[in-house]
Amino acid sequence: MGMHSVHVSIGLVGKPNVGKSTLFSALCSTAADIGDYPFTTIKPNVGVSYISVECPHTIIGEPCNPRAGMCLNGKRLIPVEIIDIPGLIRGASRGKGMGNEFLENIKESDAIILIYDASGSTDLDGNSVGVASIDPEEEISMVRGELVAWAENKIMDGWDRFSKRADLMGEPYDRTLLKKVSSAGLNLADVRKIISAHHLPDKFEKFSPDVIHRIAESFYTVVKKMVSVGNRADLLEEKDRRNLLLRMPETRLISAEYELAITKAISAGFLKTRDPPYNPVKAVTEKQRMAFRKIEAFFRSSSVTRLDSLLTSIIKKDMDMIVVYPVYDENHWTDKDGNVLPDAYIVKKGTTALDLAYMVHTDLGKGFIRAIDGRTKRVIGQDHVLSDGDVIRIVSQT
Ligand SMILES: Nc1nc2c(ncn2[C@@H]2O[C@H](COP(=O)(O)OP(=O)(O)O)[C@@H](O)[C@H]2O)c(=O)[nH]1
Ligand SMILES: [Mg+2]
Repeated sequence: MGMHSVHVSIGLVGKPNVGKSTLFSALCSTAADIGDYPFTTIKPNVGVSYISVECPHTIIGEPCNPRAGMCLNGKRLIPVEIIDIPGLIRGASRGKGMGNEFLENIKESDAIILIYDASGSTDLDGNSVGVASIDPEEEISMVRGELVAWAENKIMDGWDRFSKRADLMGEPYDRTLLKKVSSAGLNLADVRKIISAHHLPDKFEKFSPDVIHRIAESFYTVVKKMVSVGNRADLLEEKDRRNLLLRMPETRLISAEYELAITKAISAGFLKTRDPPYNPVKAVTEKQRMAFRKIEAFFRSSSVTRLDSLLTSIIKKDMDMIVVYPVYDENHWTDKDGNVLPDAYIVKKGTTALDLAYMVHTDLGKGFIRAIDGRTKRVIGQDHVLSDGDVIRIVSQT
């Protein structure tokens, strides 16, 4: 029954004043830059951004008709939900500030961008201090600590009663554990990942606080990928950015403020594209010219990541996801109404033809007969693992 959600949601977390809302605006206004698309917010703190991939429509030479997102010059822009999760402060997991309320947003996120101040110029409560006053690694561990503590509290809440009863009932281990963690937004597949990542005791009564702590930590490793992104990198010298990347090779450095400045310059008609060079097409003051030059130098630096590639690489590399295109007609790559490549699904690597059928529609999954690879026209079975960019026809009884 019903459509499965194919949305990928990414939550932005970090201490106050680190630039979450600025990043949220910059991410969710990309579509406004490139065409006549409105800034899309679903709720005040939930918006839409896009990842950009090569669209297979260029292979068949017919323009595509995306049902969601858009396609520009052969680049398919696929929507991704962005959640601005406000107000994480020290002690948040113990109910300080907005308390647990905001952390509930994390349930909705498939991955988390832990945004920290790369310049070290705001303390852990968000007050301005001199550049390099705060160690980014300390900041990251504070934020991560709050998130883990929140998950830990969720599991610990009523654990004694739960564990006694669970051991008596003797129901399947994974489903029993799911009952305890579903309030934190986890599903059965997530629970199975946690179980296989740890050597958990055979009885729930034997779970020590340390075991529960390790389960809580794995919320942010095996369940929801958490990646660190350093904002305010514009306040650092190039050599300091390079040093930071040497210390934390996995991190990315950005400037939400500069990204938003480019967005504004485009809407005001000063610039045509997000990519440098930034040669204003309208008269500017000397001050503005200097600002464009500074932003251009920053974005040309190889230590800096732009927002379009940031999201795409988080989804493809960190979250290990691929894009597949279900179609009704494997020759013309259309749906029943003749729309070319109407849907682009972002799915986990390892997704099979049958999994995809269920994602499109439960009936398609239940009635699955076979699938056809739209590129090779070969018949593929239900267990066939899909590849990035696959165009797939599902043949079903219904
Ligand atoms: N220099 C610099 N300032 C930034 C950047 N991003 C945000 N800011 C500033 O930091 C302050 C807090 O930003 P905001 O997005 O409201 O932070 P939030 O509390 O995490 O949502 C604002 O004054 C922003 O203009 C950045 O990339 N570079
Ligand atoms: Mg904010």
